[in-house]
Amino acid sequence: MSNYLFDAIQANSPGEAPFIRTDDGRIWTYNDALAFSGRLASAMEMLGIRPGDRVAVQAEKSAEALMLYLACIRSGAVYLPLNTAYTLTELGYFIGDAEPRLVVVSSAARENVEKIAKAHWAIIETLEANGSGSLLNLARDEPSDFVDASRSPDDLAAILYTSGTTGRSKGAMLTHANLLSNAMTLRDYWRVTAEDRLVHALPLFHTHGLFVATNVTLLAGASMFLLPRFDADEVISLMPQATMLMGVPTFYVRLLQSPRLDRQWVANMRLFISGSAPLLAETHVEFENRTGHAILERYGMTETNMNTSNPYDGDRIAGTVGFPLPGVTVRVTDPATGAALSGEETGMIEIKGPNVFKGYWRVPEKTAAEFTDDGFFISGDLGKIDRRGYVHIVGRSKDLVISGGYNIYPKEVEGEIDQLEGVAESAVIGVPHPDFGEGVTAIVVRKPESALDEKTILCALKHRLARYKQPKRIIFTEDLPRNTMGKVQKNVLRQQYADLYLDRNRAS
Ligand code: MLC
Ligand code: AMP
Repeated sequence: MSNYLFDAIQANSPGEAPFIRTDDGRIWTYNDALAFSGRLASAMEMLGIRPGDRVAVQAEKSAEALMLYLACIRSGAVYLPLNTAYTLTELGYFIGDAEPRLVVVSSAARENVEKIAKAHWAIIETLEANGSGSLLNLARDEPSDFVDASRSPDDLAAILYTSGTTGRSKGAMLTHANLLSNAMTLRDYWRVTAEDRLVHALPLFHTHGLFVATNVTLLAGASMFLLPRFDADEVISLMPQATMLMGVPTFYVRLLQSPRLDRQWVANMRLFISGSAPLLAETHVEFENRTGHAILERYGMTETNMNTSNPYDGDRIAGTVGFPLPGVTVRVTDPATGAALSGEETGMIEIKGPNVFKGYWRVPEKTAAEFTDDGFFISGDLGKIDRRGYVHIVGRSKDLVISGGYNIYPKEVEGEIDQLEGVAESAVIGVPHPDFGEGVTAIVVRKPESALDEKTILCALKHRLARYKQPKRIIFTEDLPRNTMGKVQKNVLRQQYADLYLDRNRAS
């Protein structure tokens, strides 16, 4: 029997070499990870989890949470990680849509989530930030020599939800082959070896922290410092012992605020990687001036894993996301006609390759709409390819805000605001923010006579939307600018409020 992804992980395992060092100094060797994930997989089998079953996990970051991901791969289950910031309302939707067989949450959340889980015939177990919990109690006495479920390249390994520009979130179905091919490519492209030590400060519920950081480390037999969250001081303290960092642009903005960051301090570091949101050229330049390292920027998506990367050797050009990765085809087309563009023309970025997902969970019509007839995925990102072959992302055709590397779909936030009494209509936009890249901002038109204020709206959104989706500011206006078709002109609003956070920052 073979398990496509886990067999490769196992084949690259350096046995007694360290895999993880947690912030409290515990060391997990590769063999420890193998035994622990084996026990967890045995416990899941005992609970009746079968290949193809979804396992939804909303857990704080810990080595044990990572073991649960490995256990799912080994047992053939489909791993479904959920942002710890999601509210109960949001969680209810994901559980209803994915119909997991097992739901794993913290014990604090258990009581509330249990009702939802039971309504969908799911079992509920707990996992705490410190690695304890009911699931681990079950696993403790289970055998570690689990027989991995047979999984072929096309079988699902994970479902990651991404919000949609219209309607609700969609689950991106990622196969064993998607994850393995991308991790192997990145390992080789970035020259990651068993000598590398990664500072892992990203969350474990997104492509960046889960697949890019973790799978690449595993397939290189490398090791990582697993931090519960990003803390600039903590990350800087680890640099003399580490060789790599992967982060969103906010990480680099915050690192630069520390006077401790200089060439000498980072002398042991080999590679700094940025992605998930645009890295400002000024951040790239300032970082290189301060440390001597040109940040390597790459471009990816939940649906496609990583698509392009600046080179390891050769110029890492600020403001570009580099070349298509080996095996990945990137083209630029006319968004209106779909015709391929040549030269340096700007258009829709389309992607094809073994990295591209299988489709959206149970919405074949949405999947069909996002692919061209010749099998390219339509990214929703606008860009161009320059004469040297570097891909530039210049904008988005999708109405999306990226704040600190998290995606926020304005439609979802507008939907919540528009339901409030006293609101006539709203438009949610992203405008430049010095820390998060873009700041979620709501422009609201009140109904006549309504005295609704910013605080009341923010309070009402608290239990409806994850914190990072909640607007940083609410601005009231008399009416929204519209074009002749009656469509709200968000570009006009974005221009109008472009200095909103920058001015405030300067003032403070
Ligand atoms: C936290 N907050 C955010 C936020 N993160 N608000 C907007 N955007 C964010 N990204 C909220 C907090 O809840 C808090 O609310 C307030 O803002 C200030 O929080 P903080 O303490 O400054 O934030 P912190 O906890 O330090 O988190 C910031 C961060 C984190 C940048 C470290 O957001 C993060 O780890 N982002 C990484 C996201 C990621 O992994 N993306 C990859 C997606 S995969 P309050 O109530 O205290 O005011 C993908 C594909 C690809 O995109 O290509 O990789
Ligand atoms: P997600 O849906 O969270 O996977 O976010 C994917 C989106 O993040 C992409 O479609 C891009 O819009 C954006 N993105 C990822 N990496 C980069 C990058 N290096 N530069 C600009 N945008 C990026």
